[in-house]
Amino acid sequence: MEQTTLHYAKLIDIADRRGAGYFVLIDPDAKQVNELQSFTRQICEGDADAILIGGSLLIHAQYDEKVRVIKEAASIPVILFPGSLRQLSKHADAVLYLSLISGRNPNYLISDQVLGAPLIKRMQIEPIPTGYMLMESGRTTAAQFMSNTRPIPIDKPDIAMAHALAAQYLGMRFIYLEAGSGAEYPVPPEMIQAIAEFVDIPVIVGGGIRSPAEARKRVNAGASFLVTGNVLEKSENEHLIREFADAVHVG
Ligand code: 1GP
Repeated sequence: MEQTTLHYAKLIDIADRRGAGYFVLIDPDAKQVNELQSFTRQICEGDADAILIGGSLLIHAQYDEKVRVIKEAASIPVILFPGSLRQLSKHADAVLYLSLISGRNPNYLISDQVLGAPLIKRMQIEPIPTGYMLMESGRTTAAQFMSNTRPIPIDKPDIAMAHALAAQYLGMRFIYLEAGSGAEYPVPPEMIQAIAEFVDIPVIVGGGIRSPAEARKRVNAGASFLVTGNVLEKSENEHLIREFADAVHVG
């Protein structure tokens, strides 16, 4: 039986039609169950293209319930972005099947993938193979600390390009350039451009993006998908999701 690629195809179509796609990341630890229905509706009404769910830690319980509530309220794809094996849920549409290719920690390169594969099959959620690359971004980020890996130096585009190409040759569908949640500096446009021009697979960019203008610059540099998380949790501006979506949808 062939593995379904329905949501992957949907995302590619979005990037083609809209110039780029806008993903809102929900950290399950940052929201209570009773806040999720209205937040999810706000994201959908703000014209985001998909919801990512994930975080480096999972301190509070009710993960599965939170994914269920988000999925029920969402009119756009709900995609897991798991920081660990505990962040899998049958309620989601798909999962970014990440391999932390910038690091040399076998747990995040292949061990967790082996443990997760049968669970994903049983849950019938679509895996989207993604080369996950931590990029240097100032202070140590939660993802760097928790994965016990070093990020790619930001002044070494050649190293980043070679990693991204390796991901493509290994058959991965996306590259995720990750500055880290709440990063001091987001991935610079020059780095995105170097990678996006070098590989044929779409590039997702996230971490430390705080304004629609910063998002737009990264789309113009070649990002196919933009992710924001933190900034929406902190902002009082109820139009911010829409402003990000408009900045990202350059098509
Ligand atoms: C983190 O790329 C995401 O994995 C989003 O980061 O929370 O800094 O927007 P922010």
